[in-house]
Amino acid sequence: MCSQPASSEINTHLAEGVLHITLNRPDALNSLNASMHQALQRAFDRAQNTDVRAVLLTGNGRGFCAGQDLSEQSPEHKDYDPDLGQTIEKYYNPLIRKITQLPKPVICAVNGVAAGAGVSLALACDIVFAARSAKFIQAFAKIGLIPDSGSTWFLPHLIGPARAMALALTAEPVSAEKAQQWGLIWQVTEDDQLLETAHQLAIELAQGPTFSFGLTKQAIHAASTQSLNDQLELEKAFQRRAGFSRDFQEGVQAFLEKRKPNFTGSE
Ligand code: T3D
Repeated sequence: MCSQPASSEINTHLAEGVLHITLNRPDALNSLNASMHQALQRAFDRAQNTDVRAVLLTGNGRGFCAGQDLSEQSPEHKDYDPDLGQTIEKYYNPLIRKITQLPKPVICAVNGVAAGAGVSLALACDIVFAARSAKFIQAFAKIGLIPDSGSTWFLPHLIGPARAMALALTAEPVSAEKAQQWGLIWQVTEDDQLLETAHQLAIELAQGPTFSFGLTKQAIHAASTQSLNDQLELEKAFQRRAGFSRDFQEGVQAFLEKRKPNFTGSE
C-alpha cells in the first residue's frame, strides 16, 4: 500500500491498483473549499498513472459532500469573488472533466448526504453506490443558483427531464433507495456494507482490461450526443483498437484454457 499525505482535506492511498480518495472535512460535510479542490485535482491527475487501474471516491464522516463551501462565498471571506464563473472554470469543470475523461473506472461510495455540486461529483463517477441513509439534494435552488458541475446534464440523462426539472426547482431530497429505483445510481447498500461493497468491486475492476474499460467509458459518454449510425462507427473504431490489445488476446486465451484471465490493462 502506498499512502500519499498530499493534503489533510483529502486522504489518498493506493492499494491493489485502486486509488482510494476520501474527502476529509467531515465537520463541514466535506464541502469543497479551494484547497480541497486543488488536492482533488492533484489526486485525479495522480489517477492517470498506469499503476492506478481504478479509483474509489468516498467521504469521511456523516456526509459525502455538501457542494461548495459556502463560507467562501461570503463577502467577508478573504478570497471572496462574486464571479462564480471563475470558480467553476478553475475548479468544478476541470474536476468533472478529469473524472469523466479518466480512461479507467471511477467508483463512488456515497456515505451520507450529497448536496449541490456534491451530487454532481458523485454522478460524474462511473458506478455509484450509496449507503441506505444517504440522500441527494439539488441544494442550488435554496440559495438562488442553478445546478452546476454537470447536474443539468447528468440529471435529465439519467432520470429524464420531468424528474430532473422537479428536483432542480424544489431541491427535494432523494433517498438512496429512490435514487436506485430511478436509475440515478447503481446500487444501495446497508450503511455498514457500503465501503466493503464498493471496495470489492473496485479491486475486481482494477484487475480488468483497463484499456477496453477506457474505450467503453468514452463510447458510453459519446452516445448521448450521437446518432445510432455515428455510434456504430465509433464502436467499430474502438473495437478495432480493443481487438489489437494484449488484454483481448489474454481474454480469449484464458477462456479457451478455462482459466481466469491475467489482464495487464495495457493496449
Ligand atoms: O463557485 C461557486 O461557488 C459555484 C458553485 C456552486 C456549487 C454548489 O455546490 S452550490 C450548493 C452549495 N451547497 C449547499 O447549498 C448545501 C448547504 N448545506 C445544506 O443544505 C445542509 O448542510 C445539508 C442539507 C447538506 C445537510 O443538513 P444537516 O442538517 O444534516 O447538516 P448541517 O447542520 O446543515 O451541516 C453540518 C455542518 O456542516 C454545519 O456546520 P456547523 O454548524 O456544525 O459548524 C454546516 O454549516 C456545515 N455545512 C454544510 N454544508 C456546508 C457547510 N459549510 C459550508 N458549506 C456548505 N456547503
